[in-house]
Amino acid sequence: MSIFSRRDFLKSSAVGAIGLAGATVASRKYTKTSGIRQSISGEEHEHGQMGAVGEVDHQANGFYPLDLLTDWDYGQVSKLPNGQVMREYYIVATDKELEIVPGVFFPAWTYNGRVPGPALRCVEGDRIRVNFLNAGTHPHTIHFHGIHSAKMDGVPGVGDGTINPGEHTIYEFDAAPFGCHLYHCHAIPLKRHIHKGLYGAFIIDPDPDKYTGSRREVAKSRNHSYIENGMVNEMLMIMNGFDTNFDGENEIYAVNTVAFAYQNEPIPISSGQLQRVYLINVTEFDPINSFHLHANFFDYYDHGTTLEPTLRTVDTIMQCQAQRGILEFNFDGFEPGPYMFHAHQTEFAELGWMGFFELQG
Ligand SMILES: [Cu+2]
Repeated sequence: MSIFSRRDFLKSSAVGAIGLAGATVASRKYTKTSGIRQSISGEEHEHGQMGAVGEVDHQANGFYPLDLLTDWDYGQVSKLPNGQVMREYYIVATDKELEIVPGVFFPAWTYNGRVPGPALRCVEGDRIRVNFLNAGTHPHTIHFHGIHSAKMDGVPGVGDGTINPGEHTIYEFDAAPFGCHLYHCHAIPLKRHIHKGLYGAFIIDPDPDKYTGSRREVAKSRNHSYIENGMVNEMLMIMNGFDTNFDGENEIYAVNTVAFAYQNEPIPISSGQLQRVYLINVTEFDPINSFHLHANFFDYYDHGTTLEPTLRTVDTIMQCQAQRGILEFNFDGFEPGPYMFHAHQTEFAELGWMGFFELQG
């Protein structure tokens, strides 16, 4: 039995069709949807257009890439007798096939039928209760990045350990520290369980009452219950990859699962508004991933656990697996138009991790 290499895959897949589509067109103009400025004459170059032919059926997937940027899950909110805010979440693991690039279907394992799973959002000090039911066909867990007891850690052999199909458990802890975190399955083999799609964002907003001066103002801007936060354009981007032929290498890369999603539908942004990206890397099989912004620079808060940037004025940030952080930038005074962002591992970009911000006039 021959195993397809990544190059064979490219030749035979929808992504491979890009090159073919490019070669059949003698000249090509710049368009918003195609995204790339192309050298014009097909006589000298027959370079393909970046992107994929066709459209993903987002409705069948059950989620729309533009919606995934902002669909925070604040949980069912109540107050405990001691005044502490309680947020209760319900997460069900299920098997589900997802279309990750037109015509390419991936047999995913999901939290709540989507990849990434629900974007859990809370405030530092909140009580978090996650009701987890495994309705999938393999044992799973939820392991949260954050501070909690060993028995709430969601790893095999500790606490309730691995949750078998049909079983359920509850993970409960106080949210800390504030930052841009994640959760993922920790069943063995770990890389397969994560790579199949069992991961999501876990965002803990800072509590402004704990800080003073300028740090308090920053905390307000980061806390979803404050009006200052409503003035910021916040976006969640989870960098992921898909090994579609199970050879231990990714064939498709994306932010938020669907390859080229934000190239096909650029993200509308406005000048005069702070742009904030919660960026998380869950890519398996490649040691690092990265985010590169064109024509502009950003400040970066590694892990989101500080109120001052940990890096200033950079246009590229790399993250190892499970590393994450917050990017902030604005396009004040820029000409309207499409501004590109992508992994600066250019191979990843060409295999799907490519997008545009559309700066409105
Ligand atoms: Cu699992």
